[in-house]
Amino acid sequence: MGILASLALATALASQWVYAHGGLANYTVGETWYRGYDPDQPAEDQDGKPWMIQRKWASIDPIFSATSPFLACNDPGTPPPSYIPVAAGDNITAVYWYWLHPVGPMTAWLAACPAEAEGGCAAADVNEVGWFKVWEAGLQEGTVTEGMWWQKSFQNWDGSPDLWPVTIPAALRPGLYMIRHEILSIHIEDKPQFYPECAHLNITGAGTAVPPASYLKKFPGAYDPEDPSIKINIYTDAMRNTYNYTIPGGPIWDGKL
Ligand SMILES: *[C@@H]1O[C@H](CO)[C@@H](O)[C@H](O)[C@H]1NC(C)=O
Ligand SMILES: *[C@@H]1O[C@H](CO)[C@@H](O)[C@H](O)[C@H]1NC(C)=O
Ligand SMILES: *[C@@H]1O[C@H](CO)[C@@H](O)[C@H](O)[C@H]1NC(C)=O
Ligand SMILES: *[C@@H]1O[C@H](CO)[C@@H](O)[C@H](O)[C@H]1NC(C)=O
Ligand SMILES: [Cu+2]
Repeated sequence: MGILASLALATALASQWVYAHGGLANYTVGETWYRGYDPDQPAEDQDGKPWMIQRKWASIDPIFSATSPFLACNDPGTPPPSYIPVAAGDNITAVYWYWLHPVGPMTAWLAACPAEAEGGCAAADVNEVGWFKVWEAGLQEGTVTEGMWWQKSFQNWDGSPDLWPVTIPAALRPGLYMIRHEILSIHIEDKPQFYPECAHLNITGAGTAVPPASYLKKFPGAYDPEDPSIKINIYTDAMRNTYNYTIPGGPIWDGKL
């Protein structure tokens, strides 16, 4: 790469290492890019802008508590005016830049919003809606301490974005939904870091399926802070010899009943 590109990369890396945090910057559906909220840019250039599709996250810091109201859609989680259109069965891809934490699970969730006439997703209470998990990935191979996690393997350090595609269940009933991406980083002993971001979706299609009530979870509520997958020290001898990791939050609903 050229000097300018190297400099830009070095700067990006330096600032990432200083803060050591991050979040979901953009979404793509097919060839279309949707810009997310950027905590490093002025709020007045973003708040309430008609193009905004992501709930506001004011800082790159994680949520440290499994019982925080901001576990749902980050802090402050202010709703945006717009929706990403996506067809059931298609992928929506979350885009991160230089995600750097290597250890812990990643999950994606959907929740149905009130109808447009009732205010749509702007009227949704992110702590009260029923979230259902549609995607997850955790430990891919090796041990909890030193193995390869999806959180590490989706990273790119060559200047290209870190891409996280999630398929909208093909059978899902169309309507207005929120999508919630969560990275849980567990590289610090007994101090889980949750990185949730939410966007508003207008899902089209001819499906009729909705998840059974047993799949619907609340944030906070879905996680027990004492869950051994959440309150975890990955540096023990036991974890150095453990080759499995149970992803919190229960099973995935894929729309196939
Ligand atoms: C991706 O997100 C960043 C941060 O919000 C923004 O500056 C950039 O314009 C976005 N890129 C695209 C192609 O939407
Ligand atoms: C959707 O993403 C999955 C990976 O999660 C990939 O296998 C599949 O080919 C993608 N589908 C489309 C239509 O791009
Ligand atoms: C959702 O998409 C449908 C079909 O394109 C459209 O008629 C409707 O106006 C959209 N709703 C919102 C809130 O964007
Ligand atoms: C590994 O699997 C066992 C048996 O299901 C379970 O008890 C244990 O909690 C799992 N370990 C981790 C780190 O999730
Ligand atoms: Cu961090």
